[in-house]
Amino acid sequence: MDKEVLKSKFLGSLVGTGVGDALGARFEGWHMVEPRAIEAVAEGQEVLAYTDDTHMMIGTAESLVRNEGFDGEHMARTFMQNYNREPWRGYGPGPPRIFRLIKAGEAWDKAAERLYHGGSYGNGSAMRIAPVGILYHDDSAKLREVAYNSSQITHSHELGKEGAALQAYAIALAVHLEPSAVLDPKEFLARLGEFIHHEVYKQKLAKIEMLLNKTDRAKVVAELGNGIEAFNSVPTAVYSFLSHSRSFEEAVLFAVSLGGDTDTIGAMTGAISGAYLGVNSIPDKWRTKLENRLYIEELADKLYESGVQK
Ligand code: F2R
Ligand code: MG
Ligand code: MG
Repeated sequence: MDKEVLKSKFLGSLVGTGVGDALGARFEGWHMVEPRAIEAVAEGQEVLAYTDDTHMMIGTAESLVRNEGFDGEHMARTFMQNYNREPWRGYGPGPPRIFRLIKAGEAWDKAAERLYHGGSYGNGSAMRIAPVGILYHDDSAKLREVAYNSSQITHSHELGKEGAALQAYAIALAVHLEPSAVLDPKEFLARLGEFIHHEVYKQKLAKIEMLLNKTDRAKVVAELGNGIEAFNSVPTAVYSFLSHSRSFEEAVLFAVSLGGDTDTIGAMTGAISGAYLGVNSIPDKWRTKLENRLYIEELADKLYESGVQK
């Protein structure tokens, strides 16, 4: 693949996360939203401000860049430092509790096990995973290992880890595809099905295939979900992408329009779509207004450079 195309995909995935997150931020918890309303709200904002999804994606990228790969202790400390600076980003209930446990001396890979029953299966580790998906797009074993280990910091439940790995692998597959080539959704789903281990996700992938030719949003929500759990949001993002694969704008507007965890499903859809179509597919009216865009692009550039050197 042409180097400029590949670089544009790295940028597209990280900026796509931010744009999808910011577009969905105002509607988190809503039942459903008309795409026109999402556009109108974005138009009225001078800056498209992001939430915890992008804030943690930035932390993930910062740590991968700094260590030229995964270092669990460092990534946990980076999340904690970023949270302490900007705790108002709308974090889920789990991560701040985990940060306090680590600060009190708990190990980075043990603290999350103290929460919920067997750890969290929230979508908090999948929403931030784009840097892992792009950096390890060529090595699915390493991608799985880093997705699981980075998830372990805050989301140690197997469904949380598997959700993060599924989202990372969807991004990696999207990076591999030529943006000008027609995408075969069934082939894409088959590849995800070969990669994923857990039955809960396998069943959701089968439902995505069944829904591909339907446009009924209520049916999509009923079958795939739009909630805060990884298994009720990662498959929904994959569906939003696959059902609108030629347009970043349409994919993300559709994802947010489903209601529920709008910022997160928007962020994850934006990350996959941006990784397929590249950064120029993100409409200027949104891209140029994204908060902290230059820094996010700088991190994507650095991940690209470190990936090329591997
Ligand atoms: N926090 C929010 N949104 C709330 C409103 C924010 C508001 N707009 C504001 O500005 O203040 N959004 C963010 O949180 C989600 C990611 O959450 P994360 O990091 O996964 O949190 P957590 O606590 O780990 O899990 C979330 C919930 O899932 C349920 N759950 C998880 N594991 C469970 C288990 N093993 N058993 C039972 N329940 C489990 C719990 O209800 C958790 O609270 C994103 O949407 C992000 O945008
Ligand atoms: Mg959020
Ligand atoms: Mg959310």
